[in-house]
Amino acid sequence: MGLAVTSAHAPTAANASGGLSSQELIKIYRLMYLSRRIDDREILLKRQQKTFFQVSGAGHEAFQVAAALALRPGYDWFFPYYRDRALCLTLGVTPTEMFLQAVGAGTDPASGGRQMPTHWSSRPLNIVSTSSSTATQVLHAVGCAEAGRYFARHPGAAARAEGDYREFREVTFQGDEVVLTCIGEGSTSQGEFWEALNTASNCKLPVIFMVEDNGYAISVPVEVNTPGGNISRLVANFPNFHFEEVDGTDPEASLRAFQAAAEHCRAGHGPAFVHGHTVRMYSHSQSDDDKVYRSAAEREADALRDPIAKLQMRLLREGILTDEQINALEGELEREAAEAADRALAAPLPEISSIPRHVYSEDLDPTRAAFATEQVQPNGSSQGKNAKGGSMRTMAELINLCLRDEMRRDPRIIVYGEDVADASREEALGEVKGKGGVFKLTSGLQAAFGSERVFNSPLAEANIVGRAVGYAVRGMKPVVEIQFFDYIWPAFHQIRNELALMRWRSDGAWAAPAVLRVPIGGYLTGGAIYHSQSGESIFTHIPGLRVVFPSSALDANGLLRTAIRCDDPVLFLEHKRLYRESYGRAPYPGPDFAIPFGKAKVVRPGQHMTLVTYGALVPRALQAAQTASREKGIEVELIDLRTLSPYDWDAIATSVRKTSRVIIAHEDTLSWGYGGEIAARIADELFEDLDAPVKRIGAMDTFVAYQPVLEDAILPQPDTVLKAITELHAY
Ligand SMILES: Cc1ncc(C[n+]2csc(CCOP(=O)(O)OP(=O)(O)O)c2C)c(N)n1
Ligand SMILES: [Mg+2]
Repeated sequence: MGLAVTSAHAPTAANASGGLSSQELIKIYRLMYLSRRIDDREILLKRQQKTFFQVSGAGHEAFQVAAALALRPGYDWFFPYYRDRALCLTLGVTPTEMFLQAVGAGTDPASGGRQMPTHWSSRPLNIVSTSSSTATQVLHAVGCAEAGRYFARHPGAAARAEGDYREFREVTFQGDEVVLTCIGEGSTSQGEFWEALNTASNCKLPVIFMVEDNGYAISVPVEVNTPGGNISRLVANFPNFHFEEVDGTDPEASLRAFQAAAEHCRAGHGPAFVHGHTVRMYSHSQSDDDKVYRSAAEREADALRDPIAKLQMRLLREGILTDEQINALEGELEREAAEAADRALAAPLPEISSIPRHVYSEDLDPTRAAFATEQVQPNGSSQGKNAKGGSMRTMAELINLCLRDEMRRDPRIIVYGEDVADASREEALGEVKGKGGVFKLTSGLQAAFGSERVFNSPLAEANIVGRAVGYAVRGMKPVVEIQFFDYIWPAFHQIRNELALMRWRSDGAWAAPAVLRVPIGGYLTGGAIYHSQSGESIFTHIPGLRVVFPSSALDANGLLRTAIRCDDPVLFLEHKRLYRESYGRAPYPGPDFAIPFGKAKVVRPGQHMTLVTYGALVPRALQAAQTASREKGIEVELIDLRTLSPYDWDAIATSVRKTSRVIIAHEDTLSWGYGGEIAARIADELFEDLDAPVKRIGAMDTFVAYQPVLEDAILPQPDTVLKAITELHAY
């Protein structure tokens, strides 16, 4: 009957009178109706217990189809949320693919059976994997837009390179691409939404913020989330934006809004904000019943705004389709949805053996020998010149030098964070020394590499990490700084639920191998509660994240290089107290010096007991071990783990088999600390080799107090370690 417009994307244009042609209206109706039928079929499957979760896009179809028709899949970029079925259908996700995710099939292309339905991901369409977390995606969209702009300005940076992550991070960019990100009105309460508007506005980024306002966040009505009840009014003063507020149940008005928004973005004028008033036809999800919190009158009023019923009436009223044609079309789409569901139900389930796949990169193993360029280096605290005449450098200097070397080698590296630039106002650069970080670790980088590669972020940690996710999925290498570990917590959500999970949840389609450099730890004399925190075990507990914690200048240099070159996200912990310590200084080892992850260092050999530690406890434990040897004849084998995830179990086991006694020491609080895991594994796997109980040393189970007398008592000292050594020896 000549109505066979497929669900595949095709550009849509207004006709001469400014309205949509009949064919275009039919195309839109098809997409909206098919989306609704897929939702309804999924609801049926959920009731039959053939699927396990359902959240529908019913009532949002017109707004979503319009957004997708205004943009270009595989050219523009998309960061949707869980309600965006009609959007993704229009972009080209097939009904079968949707049902494959709903049943959790092994062949689910979005996640391999790992994510709930409607958690979109498609590499060919540039739909980046989304989580269930409300509002995290808007910051990814910002980073993605920044990356697109960067590659357009520096096309050479997109070149593939062998031997590091670039071998596996394919780059595409267009120059005038637009990034669409979608969010419900309730989720605009999240700080990350405002953090994203901040950077998009400031940097004039081509991001369309699409707010799908159905008036409810589960049971919470809009006025509770949005003061005054209208998000458009609140954001109206952000500079550089193009604003649209439309009836999101009207596909034509919505399409015009998105086309104007896209034009503004493509022309480089800045971001756009498209706010659509939609309706939620069903409850929030199949786990919710809106009758318990919405009046019947309100629900009935919403039902009258059903965009599908409205468009159907228009098609009839304007004589575009007859009753019979509509019935035939709807029957055809109903069958399409049913057949897609049947195909998915017949698909194979995921293999149990697939579970660990893509927790980390399958391509580039940072423990591999290629990263072992480490040579034997003088160890200890000597200052001055080394044998070859190179001057001894601090950890701070060797980290800075590593950043310089790597930035010179790899144009995809960018550095940003709070205060990391030399001076944001470039005109001052000629006359001032520059800030370069509160600890000066990034000193001179902006001057050397320019403000496009080294810049200050807003004072917002989720902004820093969320943007890094967006940059990294595009193939850039953000090496960002969180100013103090004590303030990493606003970014924790992004680290755990996004950065570390991107690869696993998308079954390897996407990854976010960014590096987070984070000054950590105490022993500062006056650092107090909020400038002395440890807490590494909270991060080693996150699958998908590498955690590194060097104790010497040379290790910091070699491990940072591996962190930057590897293809996994890395939390790189730098102990503030060790930055300028005389312990562990070393000469500059050259631009290719690297240390593989998961290789501990035996700092001091010994036969009486093993002492496993890392970070600032290394020099303290060494001091205790030297005293024990000198005064009591106890020879302690001191092992510096250097990387905490992965960690060098073989080094621990080899040593414990030799000494039969072991202490695990760390600066972090004792209870539920990193040492607990190592102790448990030793007890489990090396029980037969032990002659004494496994001992642990850690801080008191409090925070670090300001008064130095208290700080000294709270944190483990060389004396604490010496006492434990003596007791264990006597056991
Ligand atoms: C960070 C976070 N907090 C809470 C939730 C639970 N949750 C899921 S959806 C939702 C409501 C979202 O409402 P809105 O943003 O208006 O989107 P809608 O579902 O109405 O389209 C909540 C509270 C979540 N997924 N993520
Ligand atoms: Mg809502």
